[in-house]
Amino acid sequence: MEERKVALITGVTGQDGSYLAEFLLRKGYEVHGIKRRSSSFNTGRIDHIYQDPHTKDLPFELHYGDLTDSTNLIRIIQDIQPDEIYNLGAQSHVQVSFDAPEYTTNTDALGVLRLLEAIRILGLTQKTKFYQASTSELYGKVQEVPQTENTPFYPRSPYAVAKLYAYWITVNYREAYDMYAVNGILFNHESPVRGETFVTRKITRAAVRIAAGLQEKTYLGNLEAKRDWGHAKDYIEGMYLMLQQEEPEDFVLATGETHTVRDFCERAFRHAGISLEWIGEGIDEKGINAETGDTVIEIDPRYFRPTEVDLLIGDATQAHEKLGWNPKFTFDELIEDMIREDQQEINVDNKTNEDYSRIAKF
Ligand code: NDP
Ligand code: GDR
Repeated sequence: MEERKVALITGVTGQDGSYLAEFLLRKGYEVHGIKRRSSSFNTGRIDHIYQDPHTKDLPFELHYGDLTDSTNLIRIIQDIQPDEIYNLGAQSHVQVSFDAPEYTTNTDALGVLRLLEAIRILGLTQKTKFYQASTSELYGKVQEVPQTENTPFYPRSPYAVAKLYAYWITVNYREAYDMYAVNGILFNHESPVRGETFVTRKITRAAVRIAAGLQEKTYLGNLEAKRDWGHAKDYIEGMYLMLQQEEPEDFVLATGETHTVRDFCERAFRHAGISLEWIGEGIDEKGINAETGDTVIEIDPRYFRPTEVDLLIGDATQAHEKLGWNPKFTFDELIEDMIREDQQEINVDNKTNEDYSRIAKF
């Protein structure tokens, strides 16, 4: 019988980590995840696959750890001797990175170095394949559209600058130590388990809550930013494929379509049963419920970023041709999926009915 492959996922409690853990378990992997110590529960996205450690049915295990702690990373990797490491852990919020730049750099840049060094120190360079969660934020200020693996980078936030270091240190370890280490340059991908402070989930949650009479309005920042939004379920499959090739190579994953935040709002509210009209201009602009005349979207300048990324649109031709990767969800199917789950959430669990969008800073 073939031996189970062993995978280690950092960021397993996040959006992508939780989908990837499910996916690899379905593929027959033994999956290990690193979770941070937290004063409140942070395993909501993986509780359905996490088993009581005393009844070991699923080959899924969690280890306490942190990307800022080398000793801990070395020990975990030494214990489990992974065939594949997916480094998805990060302080992943662009706007938060302006408030916490040093922590973001420590986790998102040095954290990657710590993992790569752990692999090297433990003599695993020829055994352990390494996936780095790189990002379309690397492109930042528009140099070229659509963006490919060869488009120059111009990062526009502490987050993106940290990810630039992470990108290059991954390339450097591949070249210096002949490691199988790759960057997936992923454009925005969303899902029903997307963090509530990213713009898509903030909008879908607000749309269903406003439609249900649980919330009056929501506050947003820049409506003109354009993003290439896909579904996380499609993207985690691409991560896996990147580690199954003959030779290590970096790939862009994107849908090739771009939409404004405004367009996302219109479609999300429509799926939730509200037609939007816009009145006013600039920060006085408002999104109005066309039927009732109620203001459901207001602009709040606190959500504007010191430096913004205006336009992202990716060209994933390399991934189509070499990995056979193609996204299955359309833009509207993504929004429908998010709206449907948010509707269920308000029906099922009234505890989630606090108005986060008003109290959360981002
Ligand atoms: P999430 O924010 O949902 O998840 C981030 C994960 O990282 C969480 O599990 C979080 O733990 C963990 N984490 C944060 N800080 C640390 C730390 N210091 N040590 C260990 N773990 C830590 O992000 P996504 O799932 O959306 O993204 C996954 C990765 O892909 C990230 O690296 C992100 O930067 C990158 N990326 C994401 C894209 C997207 O559109 N989603 C696009 C391109 C790249 P906790 O749950 O405790 O907070
Ligand atoms: P992004 O995602 O910065 O692209 O990073 P986010 O959803 O935070 O912002 C997308 C765009 O929407 C604009 N925006 C708002 N954003 C937030 N969060 N809240 C608002 O109220 C709001 N109003 C308008 C933003 O200005 C921005 O232009 C995501 C993260 O997952 C990163 O980790 C990942 O690397 C990139 O996607 C690719």
